[in-house]
Amino acid sequence: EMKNLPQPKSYGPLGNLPLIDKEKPVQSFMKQARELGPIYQFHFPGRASTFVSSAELAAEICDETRFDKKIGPALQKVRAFGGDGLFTSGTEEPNWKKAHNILLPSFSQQAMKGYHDKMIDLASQLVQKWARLNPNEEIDVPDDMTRLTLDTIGLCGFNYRFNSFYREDSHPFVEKMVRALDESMSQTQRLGIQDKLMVRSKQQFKEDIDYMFNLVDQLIAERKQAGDQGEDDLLGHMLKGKDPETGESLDDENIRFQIITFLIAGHETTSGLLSFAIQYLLKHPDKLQKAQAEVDEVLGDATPSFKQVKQLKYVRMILNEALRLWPTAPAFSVYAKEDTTLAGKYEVEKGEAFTLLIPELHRDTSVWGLDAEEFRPERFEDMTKIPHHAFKPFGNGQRACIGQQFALHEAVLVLGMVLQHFELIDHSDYQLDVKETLTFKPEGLTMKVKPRRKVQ
Ligand code: MNH
Repeated sequence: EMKNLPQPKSYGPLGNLPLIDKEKPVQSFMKQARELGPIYQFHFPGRASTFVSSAELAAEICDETRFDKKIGPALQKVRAFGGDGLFTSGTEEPNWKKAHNILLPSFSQQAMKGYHDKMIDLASQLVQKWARLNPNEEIDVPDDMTRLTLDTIGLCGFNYRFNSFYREDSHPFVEKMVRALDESMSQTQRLGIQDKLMVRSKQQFKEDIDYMFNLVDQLIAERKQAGDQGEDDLLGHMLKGKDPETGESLDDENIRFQIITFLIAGHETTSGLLSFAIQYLLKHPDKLQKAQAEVDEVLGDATPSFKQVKQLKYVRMILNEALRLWPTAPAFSVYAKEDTTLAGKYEVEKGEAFTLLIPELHRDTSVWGLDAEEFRPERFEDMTKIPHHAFKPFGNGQRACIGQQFALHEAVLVLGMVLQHFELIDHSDYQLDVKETLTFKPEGLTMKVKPRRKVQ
């Protein structure tokens, strides 16, 4: 473990643990970074983590010749249901490369054209719901965005309709998934002895995972039964696809892990992104107006086509700026493949791990300027001016988010349609409170809307 790094105040055998707000661990680490600088060490009972936060150090650990993705303690816990799916497998595990090769074409720009109409289907359900509200009714923004994004990945991925907009409460899958994620995060923070005492939580964890496995195994079985006229969706690609390198296809257990991974990774993060973007627009009427003007010019009254979504440049800039300030997947970890040196001054031994605090990187004033804390989408006018390793909301290199194009196409389309149809009203003077699960969300964000045009 590295020596002579800054460290926060220590509390005997608990190490630095008492400094963490259990509800907001990442925000606690961000706070420490502001006090301790761009690299520091944090001691849990029995282990330590090294956090990095500057553009200079991010560029170092993003060098894939020297560093690779680390499956740290938190991701280890998520493996109970993500298994060796893309997100929770090590790069050296055979199923990572195999699934990566088989699934890449399903996330290409070309593939997005195939998902577009399904995305429109669900965005229209959201617009219909909001258009039918009475003027005084409040919208729970993260809640409706989660309905939308879960249904979108369900339909585009597996031709399955969660039908979240036809339910009072969210689909049972959501509750179980959120509780399982929550439990895996809590397990990482408990002391060994504490954790052993949590019998009830562990039983619940098992039940929740069984529920998820059952739902997904049923999806796979039904598709296989339906025969070869399978849909041209992610599941179809996984069942039919062969790794061009080895000629092998994915086995059923791995397909189950991939589906669960896509359901989790594919909706929590995108719904958080849409919620933060709306939060910022509520607080920045001038940017909201500018976005509405773009949407009116590009879309008018029309349902967005694939090409029009690409033309919503300012809407996309707003989403990038929301991802800069509150990247909804806020951290990732890497380990050193060999002994090396960081920034010419920190000796690093093979195996040493680093966690990048993305929100802090995104606030590094040396690249983002003194107004780094401000919401200003105009910084993304020209993407070529953004230094290469200063903006990492989707992770790095070959282990970066495979769903990036999917998330952005969906988010631009949805935010575009929301702005096309509604005035957004900050009825409660909302004050940002960032909730953490595995991801970030603006807790308790509500708004009211007023229709801007007739909904067909
Ligand atoms: Mn996504 C990896 C952020 C949407 C599926 N995603 C990552 C990583 C980040 C990330 C960061 C890298 C994590 C790490 O290095 O440990 N993802 C996002 C954000 C959004 C998002 C901010 C939305 C906004 N992700 C999506 C969507 C899908 C998806 C949508 C699927 C439909 N993400 C993945 C998968 C991986 C991943 C799968 C793992 C890829 C790999 O390692 O091969």
